[in-house]
Amino acid sequence: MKKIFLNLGRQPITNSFLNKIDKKTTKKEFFYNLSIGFDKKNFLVSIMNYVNPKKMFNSKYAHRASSSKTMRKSFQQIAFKLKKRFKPKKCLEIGSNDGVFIKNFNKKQIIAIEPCANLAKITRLEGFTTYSEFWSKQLAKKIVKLNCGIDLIYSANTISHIPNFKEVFDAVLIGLSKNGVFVFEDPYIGSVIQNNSYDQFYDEHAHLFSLLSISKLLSNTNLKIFDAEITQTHGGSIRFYICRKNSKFRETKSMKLLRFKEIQQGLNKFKTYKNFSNRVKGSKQNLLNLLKKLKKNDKKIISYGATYKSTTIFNYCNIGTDFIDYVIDTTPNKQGKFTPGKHIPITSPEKGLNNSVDYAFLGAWNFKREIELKEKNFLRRGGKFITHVPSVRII
Ligand code: DWN
Repeated sequence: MKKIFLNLGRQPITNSFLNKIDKKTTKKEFFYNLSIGFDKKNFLVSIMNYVNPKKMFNSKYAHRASSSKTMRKSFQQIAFKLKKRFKPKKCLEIGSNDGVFIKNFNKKQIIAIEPCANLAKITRLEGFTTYSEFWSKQLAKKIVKLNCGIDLIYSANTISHIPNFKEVFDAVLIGLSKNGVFVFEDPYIGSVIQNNSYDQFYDEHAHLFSLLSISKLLSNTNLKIFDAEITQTHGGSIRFYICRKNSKFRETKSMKLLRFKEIQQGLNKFKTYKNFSNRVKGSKQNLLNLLKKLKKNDKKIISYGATYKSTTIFNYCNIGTDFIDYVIDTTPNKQGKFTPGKHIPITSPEKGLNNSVDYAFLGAWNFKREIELKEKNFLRRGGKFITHVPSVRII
């Protein structure tokens, strides 16, 4: 039974960047109430009312996983690590986006699953076998018929987007070879609690995982976790290594340690999430107070990175063009559009990060290091970044 611990109010679809702002488009804009609950039975943290996937994952999906050097390098490293550790012959990625992970494999060796047609077209044109469908038992059966068992199934920032775990794990069981491994990674609830990064909650993130919750969810399946690790990507992610219960892999020491740390952090206790919720309310107030103070001193503030995460912040804190003049983003298909819900214009860094800017809110705070290295001139001439993680402050 899920118990609500946080209400982030009326929120739009984070992938719905608007081409123009007029009565017609804003009237059609879809909103829902974003509240988050904790299930004390399986320790799972989930959004309470999941939006129809077809409203979110469509042929205009805006996010490009290869949009940062950090992620391109991260996917190259994990591809190398998985090939070295498991020596898979046949691989498959669930949620291949623009191919940033699969491009590290031989085209004949890997199959891409990507429901967003505009993204599936990219990898298909590059010669990868790409199924533009949602991962399901039916699709797994179709693939196994053509390829026998899959030795490595990988997925990044996708499983947390799928409300129906049973379908995902049953399909993995159909797809995996005898000693095949399923490796998936998603934003880590332990890092969200630690960093107060409440912006990791939005329509696409149906759930945020812990080792404790995924262990509970797998307990009544024929799968088991044999390893788990925390990575720094996306502000803190958890990577699970899963295999068939009768497979050769044994639980690692680091996984046992992580389980102990999660209990220490109280990820199995409702009060941990209630305390987090109180910090989120404080974070909202502190951010608004800071922006009001800067605007009172006639400072120009923009936002850096038209992230899905920052849509949660701007709609929860009611931050629009009264505070943020515009957002800059390197993704061409976001430029010239407006952010969901608060309709802040988006432009390119070349146009937007000019000498008139005093402060830039880090919408893409998860790439802080990459951005600071890239924007040395902005910092040198006195420009400053604002962040809300782990606390609201001018960097
Ligand atoms: O789970 C998801 C994550 C992986 O990606 C998806 N559900 C949706 C999306 O969420 P996000 O938009 O919060 O992800 P990112 O990767 O934090 O988005 C970064 C944005 O910032 C991109 O639009 C690119 C942009 N960017 C930029 O303008 N300049 C990024 C960097 C590093 C830069 O220097």
